[in-house]
Amino acid sequence: MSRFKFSVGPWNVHSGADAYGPAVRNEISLGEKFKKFSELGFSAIQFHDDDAVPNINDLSENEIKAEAGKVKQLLNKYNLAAEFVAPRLWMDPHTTDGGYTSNSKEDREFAIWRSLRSIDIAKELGCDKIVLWLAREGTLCSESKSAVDAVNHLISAINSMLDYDKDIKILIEPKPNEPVDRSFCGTIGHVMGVSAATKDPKRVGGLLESAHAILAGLDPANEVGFGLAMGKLWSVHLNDQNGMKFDQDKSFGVENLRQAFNQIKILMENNYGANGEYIGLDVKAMRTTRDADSYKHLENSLRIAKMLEAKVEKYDYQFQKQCMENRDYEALEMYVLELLMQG
Ligand code: XLS
Ligand code: MG
Repeated sequence: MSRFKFSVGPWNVHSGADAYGPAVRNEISLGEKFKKFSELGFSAIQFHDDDAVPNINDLSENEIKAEAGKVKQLLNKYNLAAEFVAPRLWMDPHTTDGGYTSNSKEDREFAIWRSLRSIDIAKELGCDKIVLWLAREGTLCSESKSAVDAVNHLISAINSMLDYDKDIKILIEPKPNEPVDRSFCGTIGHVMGVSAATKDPKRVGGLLESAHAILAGLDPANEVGFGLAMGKLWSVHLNDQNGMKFDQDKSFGVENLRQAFNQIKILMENNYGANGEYIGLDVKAMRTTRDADSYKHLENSLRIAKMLEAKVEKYDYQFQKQCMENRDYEALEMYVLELLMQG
């Protein structure tokens, strides 16, 4: 039994299509996914706005709320909560050049409209968080946007959301690149800077994804620690990444075991979850995975997280203290490796 509650998004179970090939698995309905997620022990579902309301652009605000209400019924059927709603600002023609930081005023307004609808959907689903993964808030051509103007547009857009609903909390999910070449908000440090510049910093925090930190050349555990130190790490996406390339969303811990151990360790040491925070997964099955194994990467990620939780529970903090006092980090490092390899 884990001390943590886990969440997952429906996009974690997918048909396997990628930029180089078509689907290899059958599509699975939202209801079937919720049923299986509940059976696997997940407590909450992460949403994009159009996961909950697929044809969102074509509906009125009231119709959007009504559609979201139907999804809430489905969540209730499987005893699942909603963790957050994320406006999907990377697929729509209005977000070709970004959303909040687009050079087109109309597109910036569209991005804010979708963000306010995400807040409406969140309220219907019974949650108070929206996540902004700033997928296209950056440049493909460096000179095409001013980073100063772009960051100020982003802050202004967040202020619009803070004004729209007095209770909503906004979590920025940083990533240094992909699909853009240069992101305007690439790390949890950038997120904290943006938070401080908004009109209500106590309602603007972050979601740290392991793979995104690795893509920035940083250690995910340290990025988690930075957000925790600010009291603003309100969600995580635990996964893994094999070096600096496209975002792989690998199962948690499968590439960088010691980094995964230290992510669980720092979360446990700082009582993450005490205020209702979830451990979110953002993992993709390998394209080679067969239909029958469509959830195996999620089961593996959950199992690895719980196995690492058990390792931290066995961790000898007295020995760590002794090594720190003696400045004997060689001994400490060997202890950690033995714990991970034998213990
Ligand atoms: C990127 C994001 C994305 C979700 C949330 O990693 O987490 O996967 O769609 O916006
Ligand atoms: Mg993610």
